[in-house]
Formats: sequence, C-alpha cells, structure tokens
Amino acid sequence: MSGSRREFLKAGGVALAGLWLVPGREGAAVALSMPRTWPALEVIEMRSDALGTQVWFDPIGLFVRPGTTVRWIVRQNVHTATAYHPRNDHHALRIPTGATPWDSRFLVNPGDHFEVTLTVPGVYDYYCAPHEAVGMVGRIIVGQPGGPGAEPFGYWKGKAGTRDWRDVPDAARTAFPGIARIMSEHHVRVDGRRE
Ligand SMILES: [Cu+2]
Repeated sequence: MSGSRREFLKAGGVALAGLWLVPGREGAAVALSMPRTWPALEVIEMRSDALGTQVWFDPIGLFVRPGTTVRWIVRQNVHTATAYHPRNDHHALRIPTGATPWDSRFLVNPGDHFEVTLTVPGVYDYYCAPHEAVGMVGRIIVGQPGGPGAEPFGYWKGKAGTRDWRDVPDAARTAFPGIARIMSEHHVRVDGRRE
C-alpha cells in the first residue's frame, strides 16, 4: 500500500467500487478518481512438467481491462495459443462475436512468445493445439463476461452454419475456470502443478 493511500485511509477515506469516497463537510461523500493503475501487458506462461505429462497455461484464468495486451510465453515443451473460433480448425466459437481470432502457431523454444491486444469485452476461450485433448486451455475475460464464451459448451448445436464445428473435448471442458472465479480473483492459477 502506498504511503499516500495509507494516510488517506487513516484520514477516513473509504475505497468503494472504484471510487474514493471522502466525507465532505456536510457529511456527503465526494468522489475522486481512484489512484489505481491497470497493467497494459499481462503475461501467460506455457508450462509443462519434465515428462510432458502435465501441461498448462499459467494463469489459466485472467481478467483484463479492454485494450490490454496479453503475451503467451513458452517456458517448457511446445505449445500454441489459439482462439476458439471456426477459422481455427473448425473449433466452436468461444470468443466475442466482433473479436478477431488469433493463432500463435507452434512456439517451440523457451522464451518464444506471441501477443494479442484484446479490445472487445467478453469471454475469450483459447486452447493449445497439441494439448487441447488433455485439457490445456485457458480463459480470459475482457472488461465483463458475455458473448459465446459465456454460453454452455454445446450452445451452437443445431444452428445454421455450425455443422462442421468441433466439440470442446471433455478434458478441456473441465479445465476452464468458472467466470465468477475469474471475476473475483482476476488471476486464476492451476492448483498443484509443479514443473
Ligand atoms: Cu501445450
């Protein structure tokens, strides 16, 4: 906590819903802009144990403000970061309708990285192409939940134009952190994994 914020709290200020409320002379609250900064860049590591039997994104769940750049970087093994979108090998649409899909292609060496800047609010689900079947997926919420990524996995079944879409594999379905947890924790990490 910064010195100024500590002093401020001692003086009776209360932080609430992104605003600083200051008791005014008549007891009315005066709203000031909150001295909080959001990172312009968030980093997601692409991880693996030594045998490659466990693979994961760290964090697996992330909340960012619109306009944030997200960078995926390889620490071990070989991975991709690929948006759930029909343009990516017929995967089901699980990013906002107006958002641009991405595919990092194979990131092979430790330190290799790829980044996108996310501006459209909503839920973005993505996967690692070689490891999707074993549950290497991640979820980013930009601004607020919404869009196809907030829908149940089979929401598109029977709708026009979806006949060649692929189901999300079972191991991936169970790996996604819930929207409520991401909204509350902002950075959700996979429990119990060790390199
Ligand atoms: Cu992978």
